[in-house]
Amino acid sequence: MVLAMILGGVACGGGSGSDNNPPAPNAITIMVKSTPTLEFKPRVDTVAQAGTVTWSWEAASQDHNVISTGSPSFTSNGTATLPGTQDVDWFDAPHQYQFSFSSTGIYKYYCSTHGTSASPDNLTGMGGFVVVVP
Ligand SMILES: [Cu+2]
Repeated sequence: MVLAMILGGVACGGGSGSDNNPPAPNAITIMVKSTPTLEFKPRVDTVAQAGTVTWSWEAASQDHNVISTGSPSFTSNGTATLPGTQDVDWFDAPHQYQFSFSSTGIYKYYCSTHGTSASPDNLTGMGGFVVVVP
């Protein structure tokens, strides 16, 4: 349902006449939240092409990460999968991760400790969308 809303919004942004939509911001911040619920907030956000997306970990007791479901691949995981050192991949606050999308599109991501790659679409667990527009 969310995806349909996104696609509808993107489609409505075109049109043949003048475009009254304000330009998408060149930088956005998505909160990585533990309270009151485990979630990315906002779950859906829009940024201009080549703009900067910052995921910002909110202080809490839960560790989280950011992992893409498709291409381009992006992840907050640093030194991935060192045996016995999972904590290097999952971060508690304070922590920030940034990524810039060079192409327009809709990009999905999730937290592997509190969601799955299906979370963005299923609205269950920690998942979200970044919509990149011209
Ligand atoms: Cu999480």
